[in-house]
Amino acid sequence: MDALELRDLAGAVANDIGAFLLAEVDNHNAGDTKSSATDFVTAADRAAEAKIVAAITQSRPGDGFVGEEGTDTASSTGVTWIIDPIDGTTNFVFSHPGYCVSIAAAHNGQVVAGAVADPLHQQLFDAALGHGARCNGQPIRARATTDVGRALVATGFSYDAQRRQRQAEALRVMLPQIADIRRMGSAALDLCGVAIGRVDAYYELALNQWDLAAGALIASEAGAVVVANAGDPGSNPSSEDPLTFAVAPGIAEAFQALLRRSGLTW
Ligand code: 2AM
Ligand code: CA
Repeated sequence: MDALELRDLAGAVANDIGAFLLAEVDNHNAGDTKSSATDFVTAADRAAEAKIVAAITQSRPGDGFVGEEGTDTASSTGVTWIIDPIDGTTNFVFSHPGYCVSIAAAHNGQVVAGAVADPLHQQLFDAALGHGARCNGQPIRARATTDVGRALVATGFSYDAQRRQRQAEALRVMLPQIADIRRMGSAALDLCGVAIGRVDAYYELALNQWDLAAGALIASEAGAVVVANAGDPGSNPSSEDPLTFAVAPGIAEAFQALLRRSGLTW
């Protein structure tokens, strides 16, 4: 298993599928009715996932897959790919910036490589465990801030109304304590945003493993402090909603204290 090879394969496939999404979104009229918009995104999601699986299988037969669109195949090599063909689905439907392809590779259960392609901005984020994080091939680092009071913090809101209520209450505590909030709509890109210093921190409840697998590795390889609970709810004893966050190292303790005061973590 060579993590750099897995990273480069993830990146090449993510870039290809990103180009496919960009062509699809340009063909789509954002003024469509809701049901046709849903059909459009479902068709694009499924087609993208199938293309990702086919491309990776051609290079590495026997690897396993877990995908948002339902792909779930066992691995005979120890490597399993965790894929989100479109993260930031709502943005994609509205032709709003902030959608991407996220592809990660896990070896015996540990994520060792990942890539996130943002085709609209022509940015490819990638990382391999122990080899750092990059954007378009250049090394990236989380911000060197030490003042949580001046932090720009990204978050996201669930599709579930009850959870959104809890998220709004947490925000009421958080908002006066930081510089500002950003809600971009793609967990994968938010994690890459921490990695490249576009925001100081990001947190969200109840993500799925394909939303965060690649982005969490990219953020941690960029020096951020990352807690990626999704897919492992049992590790958070006090909450049914697992919390994910990534934060610049100089404000990690203060930010965790703020999450605690906001009722989001143990
Ligand atoms: P998606 O765009 O693939 O649906 C938005 O806050 C971010 O959280 C997106 O990355 C979105 O993924 C993800 N997300 C939020 N709620 C989700 C849910 N209930 N199921 C799946 N993904 C969710
Ligand atoms: Ca997603």
